[in-house]
Amino acid sequence: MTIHNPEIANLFNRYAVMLEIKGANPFRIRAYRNAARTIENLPRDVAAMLKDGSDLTELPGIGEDLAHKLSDIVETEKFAELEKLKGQLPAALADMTEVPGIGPKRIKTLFKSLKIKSVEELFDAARKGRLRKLHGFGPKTEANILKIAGKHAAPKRYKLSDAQQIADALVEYLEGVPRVIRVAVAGSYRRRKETVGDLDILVACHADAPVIARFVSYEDVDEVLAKGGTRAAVKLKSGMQVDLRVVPERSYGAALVYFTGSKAHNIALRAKGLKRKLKINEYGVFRGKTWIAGRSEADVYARLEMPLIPPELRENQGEIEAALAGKLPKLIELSDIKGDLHVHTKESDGEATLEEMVEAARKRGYQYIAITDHSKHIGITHGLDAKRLAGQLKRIDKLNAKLRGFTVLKSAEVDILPDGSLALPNTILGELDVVVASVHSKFDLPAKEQTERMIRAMDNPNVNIIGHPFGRLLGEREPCQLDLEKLMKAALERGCHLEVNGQPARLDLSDTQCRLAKELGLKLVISTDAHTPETLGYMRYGVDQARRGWLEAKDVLNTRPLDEFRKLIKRK
Ligand code: DGT
Ligand code: CA
Ligand code: CA
Ligand code: ZN
Repeated sequence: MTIHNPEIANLFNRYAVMLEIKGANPFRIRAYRNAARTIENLPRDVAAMLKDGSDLTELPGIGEDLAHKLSDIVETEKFAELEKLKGQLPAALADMTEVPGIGPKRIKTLFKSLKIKSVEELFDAARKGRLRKLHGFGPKTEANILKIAGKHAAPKRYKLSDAQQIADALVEYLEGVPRVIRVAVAGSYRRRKETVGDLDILVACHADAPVIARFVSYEDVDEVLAKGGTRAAVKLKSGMQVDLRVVPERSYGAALVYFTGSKAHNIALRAKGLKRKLKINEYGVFRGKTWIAGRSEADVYARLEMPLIPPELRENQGEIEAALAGKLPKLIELSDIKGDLHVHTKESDGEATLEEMVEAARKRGYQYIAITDHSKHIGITHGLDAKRLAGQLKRIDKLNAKLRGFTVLKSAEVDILPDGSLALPNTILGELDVVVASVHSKFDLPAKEQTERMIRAMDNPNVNIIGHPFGRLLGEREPCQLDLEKLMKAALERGCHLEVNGQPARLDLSDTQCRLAKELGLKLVISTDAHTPETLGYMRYGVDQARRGWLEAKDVLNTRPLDEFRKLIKRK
């Protein structure tokens, strides 16, 4: 083991914080900060430099004394001075610098007046309202810290696309274990929720299959949390937790129902079972003590006189009643999609050319694609003005003349300005087949204004689709405030439509918002907002959310062949 530069820099930085809290000489403090920065930016490890006899004093900010200390640190992997200080001050004090807005001065105040010596204690004091009275803090700082504390308390959830990658690799690995019959990922992942807390994997296998042993020795496992005869739990290096259950073949279907959830769906199912004097658990369906079903999910539902309910609907939001009444929707499928209506190219902030994006869309079996480069607007690099867009339209005409059985639709993602007007003139918008209008600024308007802003955009007769209506970015940006029902009704009146954006961080509209559209009779489009050929594949995540929103192919405009689509997208 050798100590690397980032760790050494970290030791110096921590030491500087501790010195500052102690009230040491500012020159000394600055010397350590400078040295830390020098080390962080070195192209080679200090350890390697010492080994080949380099003179460290030639580095900026490193004198005899620090050079000496560096060679001690490399030798002992400890910084003796810092260790000494830890005897006088709590070591966790320096961790508080990682909280935004908290620097050494404030740490000193927190420690001296409230005896706060760790991040946890800091959050706790904020929750109890003890910070606002502190000199140099105030209610605003306290509120900021509370906000950060809130994020820390919430357990991490993963975007479905991240979970997908982890799950795909793990499933392939487990399917390679001898005598394994079937592997499934259940839980929220299988219900295709937009975020996943942990993965729940189910394996059916012959009795002697070494599943548990292989699972815990998977190369990405960081920590084995639990290990037994038929179950195990691990934490992967990514931080993701994975629960594994091994079941005999005859329980596979029952276990799949159980571990797919949701919990609310399971509870409601069990209640329906009890009415028929049936007991349902992860091992099967039982009449008294007799096992009567459980091999497949369909068998389990059949015992309750229901067809199999698609996992995406299993949230106890009316799906059980619908199943009993024979009124389950025939959910939209990825293969229903005939074209993508939100695609960027190099002309604005995409990474591929028009031709490359078209080729990729053709390979997916689509009939059409709308090229929706950004309009010119602050905050958007390389947005198109009317002149450049006109140039693109000519290129599209030429390309279309060469294409057989595929059409490039002329389009743009035009910015909705704060007052609801659009960032491109009507002269050019009138030339387009489809206009997607989106908000990319002023996400924080009050609901009434934000809703009116988007409705005003739809007052422009050239607009067809509102792109990513809420502007949310999972884990990064909250959705904007909108009166969605009002917006949807306004769209209906004008013959406009809303988008389900398939970017894994957007999924905007969300599942429940899709369902509201269906109830109101508003047709949606599902698009990827792709900036590369590969990310045209995000269509599946858009379709997943649409399925969770009970949508059928007929509820989505881009399931229609081109001619029909053209008719339907036309404004009233
Ligand atoms: P997540 O991981 O937070 O995204 O959500 P889930 O739904 O994957 O929840 P998880 O991992 O805690 O449990 C997986 C499934 O196991 C859950 O969807 C239903 C089932 N399950 C877990 N705990 C219970 C329970 O106490 N009762 C019942 N009936 N089912 C449970
Ligand atoms: Ca889970
Ligand atoms: Ca779990
Ligand atoms: Zn956009």
